[in-house]
Formats: sequence, C-alpha cells, structure tokens
Amino acid sequence: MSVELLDAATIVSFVEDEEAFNVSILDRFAHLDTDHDGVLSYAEMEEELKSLRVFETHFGIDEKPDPNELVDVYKSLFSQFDHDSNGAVDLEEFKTETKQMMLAMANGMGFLPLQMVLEEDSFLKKAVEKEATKVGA
Ligand SMILES: [Ca+2]
Ligand SMILES: [Ca+2]
Repeated sequence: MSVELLDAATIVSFVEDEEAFNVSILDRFAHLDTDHDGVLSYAEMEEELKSLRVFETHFGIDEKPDPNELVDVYKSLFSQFDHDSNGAVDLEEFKTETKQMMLAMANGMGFLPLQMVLEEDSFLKKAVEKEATKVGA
C-alpha cells in the first residue's frame, strides 16, 4: 500500500488507453483466478472487492461498517460484476465493470486531486504509475 495523489484525468487516460488497459485487466484477472478455470468465483473476487471498498471509504460512505454489512456490500458488488448472474465473473464482465467503475469514480472526483491509499497492483496504482512515466518521459 502507498499513498498517492490521484485525479480524474489520470483515471480517464488510463481507462481510455485500450491496449494498456486490456493488459492490466488480463494481468489482474490471471492473478485473481487462482484455480485457473478462466472465471472468477466470489471467493476469488473477494480480494478485488476489498480493494474496491477503499474507494467508498474515501468518499465517506460508512467509515466503520460492521463485518456483516461488509459481506452484503461485497455480494452486491460481485453481482454488479456478474452481468449474466451465472455466479462467476468472466474476463469480459470483469473488464466492462472495472472500466465502468473507474469512469464512475473519475466522474465523482471532479477536478481536485485526491490523496488515496492504494494497494500495490491495483488499477488505480497502475494508473498513477502510468501517468508518472508519461510526465517523466
Ligand atoms: Ca477461477
Ligand atoms: Ca457471469
């Protein structure tokens, strides 16, 4: 985990660079798919869902939720990913939903950069790193 400064433009440019975004999605998907069956079960998605929770905490939605409520939150996030409700998230669902969530977040951020605690290998962290290389180049 590290603390990074993140703004909406960084997220949007990361998501809109389709080639780089697809590579990150594939990477992340492969990492989460621990039994290598090509889809993500709820248990496999849990890690990702927890990192998504970080967003909500930053936006001030239930700061200290009780564990039971958290399970409900994860389950509803999972069903958001699972578009065809077959109990598993495939690569296409993962990609579409991740993109939508990141764009929704960018919309909610406005123009002011936010300080966020980012997990290593999370999409937001990758977005920040990508932006940093661009600035450095
Ligand atoms: Ca799997
Ligand atoms: Ca599905």
